[in-house]
Amino acid sequence: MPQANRMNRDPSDVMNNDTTAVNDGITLNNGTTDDNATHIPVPHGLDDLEVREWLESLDSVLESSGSEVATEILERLRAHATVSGIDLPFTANTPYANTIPARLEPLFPGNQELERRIKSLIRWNALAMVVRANRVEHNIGGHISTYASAATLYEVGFNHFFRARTDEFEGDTVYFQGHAAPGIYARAFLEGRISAQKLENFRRELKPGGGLSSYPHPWLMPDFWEFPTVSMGLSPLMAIYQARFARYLEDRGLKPATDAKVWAFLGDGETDEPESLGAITLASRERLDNLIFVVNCNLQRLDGPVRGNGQIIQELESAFRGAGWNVIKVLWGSEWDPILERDTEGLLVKRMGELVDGEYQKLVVESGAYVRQHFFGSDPRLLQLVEPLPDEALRRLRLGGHDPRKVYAAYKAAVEHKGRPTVILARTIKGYGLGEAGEGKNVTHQQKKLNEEELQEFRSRFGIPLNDQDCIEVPFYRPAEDSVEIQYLRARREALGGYVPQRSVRSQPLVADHDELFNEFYEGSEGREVSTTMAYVGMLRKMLRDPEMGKLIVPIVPDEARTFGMESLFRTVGIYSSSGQRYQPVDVNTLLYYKEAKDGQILEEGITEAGSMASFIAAGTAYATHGINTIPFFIYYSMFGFQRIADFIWAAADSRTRGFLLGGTAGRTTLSGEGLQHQDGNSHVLALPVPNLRAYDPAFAYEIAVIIQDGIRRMYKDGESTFYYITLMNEPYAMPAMPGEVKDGILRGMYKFRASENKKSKLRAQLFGSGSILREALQAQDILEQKYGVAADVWSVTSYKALYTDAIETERWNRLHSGEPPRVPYVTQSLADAPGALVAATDYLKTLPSMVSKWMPRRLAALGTDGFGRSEGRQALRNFFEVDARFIALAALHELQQDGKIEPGVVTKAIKDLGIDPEKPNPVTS
Ligand SMILES: Cc1ncc(C[n+]2csc(CCOP(=O)(O)OP(=O)(O)O)c2C)c(N)n1
Ligand SMILES: [Mg+2]
Repeated sequence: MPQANRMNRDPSDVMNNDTTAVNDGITLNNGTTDDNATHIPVPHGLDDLEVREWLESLDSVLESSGSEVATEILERLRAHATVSGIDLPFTANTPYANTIPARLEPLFPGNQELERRIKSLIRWNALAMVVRANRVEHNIGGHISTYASAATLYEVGFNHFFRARTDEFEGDTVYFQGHAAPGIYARAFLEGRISAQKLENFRRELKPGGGLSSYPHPWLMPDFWEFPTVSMGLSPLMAIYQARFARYLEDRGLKPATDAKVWAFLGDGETDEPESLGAITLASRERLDNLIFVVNCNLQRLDGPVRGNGQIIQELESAFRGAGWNVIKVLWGSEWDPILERDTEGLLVKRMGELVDGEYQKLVVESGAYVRQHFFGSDPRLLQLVEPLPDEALRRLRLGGHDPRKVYAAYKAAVEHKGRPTVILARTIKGYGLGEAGEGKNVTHQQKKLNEEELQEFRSRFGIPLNDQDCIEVPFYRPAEDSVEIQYLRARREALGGYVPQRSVRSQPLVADHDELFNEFYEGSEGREVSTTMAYVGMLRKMLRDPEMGKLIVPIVPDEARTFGMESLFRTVGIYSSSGQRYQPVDVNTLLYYKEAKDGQILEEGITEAGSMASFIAAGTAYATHGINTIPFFIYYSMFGFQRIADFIWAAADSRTRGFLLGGTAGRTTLSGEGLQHQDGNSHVLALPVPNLRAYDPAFAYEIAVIIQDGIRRMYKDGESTFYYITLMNEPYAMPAMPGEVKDGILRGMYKFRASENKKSKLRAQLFGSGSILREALQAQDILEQKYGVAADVWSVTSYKALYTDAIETERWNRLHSGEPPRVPYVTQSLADAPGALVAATDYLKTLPSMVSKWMPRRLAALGTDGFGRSEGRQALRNFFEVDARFIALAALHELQQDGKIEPGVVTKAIKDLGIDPEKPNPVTS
């Protein structure tokens, strides 16, 4: 121990300086760089000897009593310092060093040399794939440098950790960094799973025989990729909820508990996306030790350094540690170990913490002499440490993320860690091995072409058995089937259960038709006023009780269950909580108390539509991931769906997610009072681009029943890769009984709901309504008939998207089969005998009905809610947006006038009689 009198003499000096060293003196807790921190003057009176004594005494405690005792002493010292009035700066950082010291590294279990050769071949083929593709098709793109930096991170995983999905074991789940796809393909090529032809057609998927998608896309390669990852930031968040969903399935008894892991590989630049770190506290709160993040810290993103003036690794460490994660830094390769061992004073670690990332990047591209002068040259004692090493050796001091032994140690520690998720921060070089062609350079992300010399250099660097001439052709190279490399690679995968990634549907389809569940809703509410939301909740309640599918239902809600009248489900099926309910709920004495339970069924996600969507994706793809047909019903405030998390919905579509999205409180004028932010007139338009999404805007309970029943059949019996968006409203009204055989029309997008009884009138109109606006059309029908003698039929348009999809498909078929009798779009067929004016009113943008008007027999007047919402009641809103019964009637009269069927004076009078202000503000622009 240091002498007591020294400590008494000036403890604050010692502690301050010591803490600064541990903090590495550069990254503050908020991740910013303090310029002064790098130059903290040595406090007066502190000499090196004193520091050395403290360090030595810690070493001796470590040696004699182990790290737990050493930690305890440091904790007490810190507490003592605090009560002694020393203001210790907060930091969640550890020094800029490997978390696992060399002496605690496990033995590397593989054949390192063989693994290196395999990895080199994969590097070559990944590069060849991109270079060849761009030779054939200029600017087809692709990325070399991301995989070049991540190769070791993946290969250690493939050879030692990633377990495949088998009949006996569910397997690990891996999210691959999107831009590293060439490396994953190149490995599959060596494994014999992807042909050279396919490799040749990387990024040219439309070539005969098919190609390979640019990035991971299950939609395009459904037997290979499981998860889309290339929209940055989505995969870390999806991985967290994936890991949590695995626990949910276990806690509910839907699958056995296993030690399967979820691995997510991400870029350091990617962590700037708010979604990347947005849910990390959920992972620690839920103690997801089945989750491992690997951040490829090559310190670069697309344009340049991630944190040129700071340290991204320290910043991430502090964020993850602060959030309660187990953080493992893999910064330095084995070559550094003997140097670090010689550094008894901690000068080297201190120096390592001093450089900003921009400086580190420069060291990568510079010579050994430069490294000596600019890195070690800051202190003669550091220079002394590396004196025996020639310049070339200094250049070859590898980073941790390129050293399989270090990476293996980190992965092993991660899979064995209990109680917390782990993040591995691995330092690498972007474009590793590309040399002059881009290693560590700012342009490396975009590098797709190498000249002859660069190719030869890369070939030599990684020992690819190709001569100078062959090499410049950049051929794919696969050693013979019986070569040691292929044998080894196959054996490793066999030991880990098979190949990864691999996607297959492994669930059993549902068997029953479930008519009995839905029949009740065909009857109507017998005059009782209910909203479509209430009707839906009633359906959900019944489905939850169904013997076959009840347990498979996953209700998901982001803190809106009460809004949607779902609170009765709290009690009946419980809210999922991995720790059960450790408190007595405040409302325990009420019937509908807030019941949390370990086997609770509802995923009450709190206020995170993104997180809820990630749960939706996990549950909706469990048929492939886990072989379990879970059926997610995710209900949310409709404005916060497509508008807010459309990219997750796109990822769900790509992932072949099945399930039901329910946009609650939908419709710009149907949601009263909430105003501009909440009133949704957009979502049905934003749902249009998602190809495999069926979007419905139903008005009545029986329509919802028909749609959900059909959805369950399609997705869970017939295995269709489709999913649903259904808008629900909170406007109460009597639900009518289903008027005859209209199921087919409901599903295809429209059906006649109420025909006019007036068969004699020459003035005719067809009114199209959807959702609660359908009731306005029904009122308009009465106005037209009673006041103006116009006989109008009313149609419920349940899905403009379905009408549109059918029409463009039919039109296309006709164009391609011009010699054959033309087919007729469903909307045209439906309106074959529908005379008179055509008027559509929707609670969404006018473009929705307008987009199908060209397949209607005549001109269409479209009313909709373009513009910003207002805080008001429904009636005033429908007047403001001009979608109420009066405006529908007016539109019909105006159409008839245009057709010369009625006099203009009738319309002018109607405007007055209906109380419409012709000079009212335009809702679109006001
Ligand atoms: C949401 C989103 N924004 C932008 C991009 C375009 N993009 C692709 S790669 C890249 C840089 C990636 O940097 P990093 O995450 O550090 O990965 P690295 O390639 O360095 O491993 C960018 C900006 C994207 N794919 N997704
Ligand atoms: Mg990067």
